[in-house]
Amino acid sequence: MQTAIEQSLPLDKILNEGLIAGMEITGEKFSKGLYFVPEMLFSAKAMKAGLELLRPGLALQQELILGKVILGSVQGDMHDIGKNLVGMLLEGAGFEVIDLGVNQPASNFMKAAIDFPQAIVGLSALLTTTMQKMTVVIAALRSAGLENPIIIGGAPVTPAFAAQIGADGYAKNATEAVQLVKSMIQKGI
Ligand code: B1M
Repeated sequence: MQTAIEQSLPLDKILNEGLIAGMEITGEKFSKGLYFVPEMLFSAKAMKAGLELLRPGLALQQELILGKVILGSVQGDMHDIGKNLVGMLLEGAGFEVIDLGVNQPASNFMKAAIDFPQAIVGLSALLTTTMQKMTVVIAALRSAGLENPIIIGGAPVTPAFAAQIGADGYAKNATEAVQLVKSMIQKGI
């Protein structure tokens, strides 16, 4: 990693062809029963350490705050690497990120949405079980009269699911998340 950075390889190449590609292999091996949870944890630790090395380059210091985004992994979900990457790229693009962390109940998203009424709320889920909790968060915010725009993402999430549960936006990956947030801010959503 450090060598790749020192050799000035493009950061997106290091990220996509190095870190993310490596994580895909871990996922495949886990699916085939060749890796178990400890191996996934090792991979996650390595990926997090790698992302920290990339962070200064990804999150180029921006003076301008274009808007705020509240981010969190929904209740029951401990996966945070993708969410963190979304957060880093958003920060790099000039947004302030309020990161609630993992395993966040709807009530915590509500509290943050009340504190930051202009902020976009971003929900992340990596499990087919926990993605159902996104519905709960959206319902909780809307029934409390909170109008923050809500975007969702994570490997099992699809645009159809986003539409079905009433999310205002869906992004497949971190780059798309930045484009989505920018376009929502521009349109005043
Ligand atoms: Co877990 N895990 N895991 N895991 N894990 C998956 C997700 C799995 C697909 C592996 C597999 O079976 N092949 C599978 C889910 C199956 C399913 O439901 N469809 C799985 C499972 C089953 C589990 C456990 C249940 C295992 C067990 O205990 N028996 C358990 C559940 C724990 C829990 O959450 N309650 C579990 C645990 C773990 C670890 C803790 C060991 C570890 C996570 C560590 C951490 O995050 N701190 C882990 C890992 C590392 C993985 C894999 C291998 C990698 C995930 C990752 O970080 N990818 C994963 C397999 C895989 O994805 N190939 C797997 C890299 C990351 C950059 O991509 O997270 O997809 P991703 O994020 C992307 C996009 O999804 C998107 O942008 C990101 C960047 O491009 N995105 C958003 C994400 N959030 C977004 C939000 C947005 C927009 C875009 O807007 C707000």
